Amino acid sequence: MDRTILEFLKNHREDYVSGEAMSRHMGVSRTAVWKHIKELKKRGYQIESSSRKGYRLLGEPDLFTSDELSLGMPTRYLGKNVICFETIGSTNNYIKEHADQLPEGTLLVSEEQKTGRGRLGREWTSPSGKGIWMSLLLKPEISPQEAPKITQIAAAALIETVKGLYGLDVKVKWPNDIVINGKKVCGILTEMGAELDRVNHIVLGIGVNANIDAFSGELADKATSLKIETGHSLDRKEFLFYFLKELELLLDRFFEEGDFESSLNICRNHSAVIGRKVWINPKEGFVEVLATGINDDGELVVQYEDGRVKTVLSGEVSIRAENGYI
Ligand code: BT5
Repeated sequence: MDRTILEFLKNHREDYVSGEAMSRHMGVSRTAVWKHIKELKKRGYQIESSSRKGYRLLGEPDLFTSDELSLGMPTRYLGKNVICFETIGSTNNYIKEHADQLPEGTLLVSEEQKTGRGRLGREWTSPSGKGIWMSLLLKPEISPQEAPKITQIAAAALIETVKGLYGLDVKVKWPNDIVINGKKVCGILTEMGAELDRVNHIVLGIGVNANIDAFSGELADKATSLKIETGHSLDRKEFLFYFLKELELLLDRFFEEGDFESSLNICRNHSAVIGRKVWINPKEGFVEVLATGINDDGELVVQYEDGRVKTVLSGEVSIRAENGYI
């Protein structure tokens, strides 16, 4: 019922809606409508009530709830099944554990993660209410070798979102760091369940530092947030919707038309590493190389000092540039 009232108010944002109209639309008494309005207000919705004109929705809480997210979801399948938690260990772990029972496109968002994960067992800091900590479940018909492409596609969608909404100069530090002014603002963790020649599912985990005010400790000089970069708080829901729409578009191109190039070109055009000296750490320890490009499979191409050229797979390396983090 709260959801129906919310939907009604959202659809009539410009105007007051009378208690009478709502009670007729919903087939309940005006007192019942009033009670639900009170409940919504308690949950943080700003609703103006005027005894003459009725009710008007003025503002919504900055909370991820399944009502809020499912009502405005602008996509065809991504996020159509949405799960929201206030707190969780890791959103990727939850989706992995339930992958068989959940439909393709399921989105899990948590206000906070207690044990958010990066790659190679690293930690991902996920304070409550300040970020977008999410995982998406994909069940594509691709081979396991192609799974790293999903990271590049997600990176491209994140770039388009940050540029499209805030006009910021955003780059991707191959393969999975989205950076602004040399600091990391989003991270991507793609994990899969697969057999030798077939992917069963892919869990696409994404962390976006949205409204974090400041970072301390080891993150102080290598992390940033969209709030820090734009100078104002942002609407997390707006970000999420824009991103999911971009991502769905790029995934459709890849899965349906075999077009990976569109995403790749976005990553190439916004690369923080192409043309720069970077350190990679294959088995022999850190070596300095020149990043010369990203090939059509999404692998980084590097050139050693002696002229040898090699492609690098995402699992093998971490990259450090000449001046610190990037
Ligand atoms: C990543 O790993 O960048 C992948 C991060 C993915 C996080 C999402 S949140 C939702 C989903 N559920 C999860 O459990 N994870 C995913 P990596 O490239 O390994 O970078 C990790 C490193 O980034 C850490 O070692 C820190 O140095 C740094 N870091 C940790 N938290 C950060 C933050 N909030 N912002 C920027 N940098 C951070």
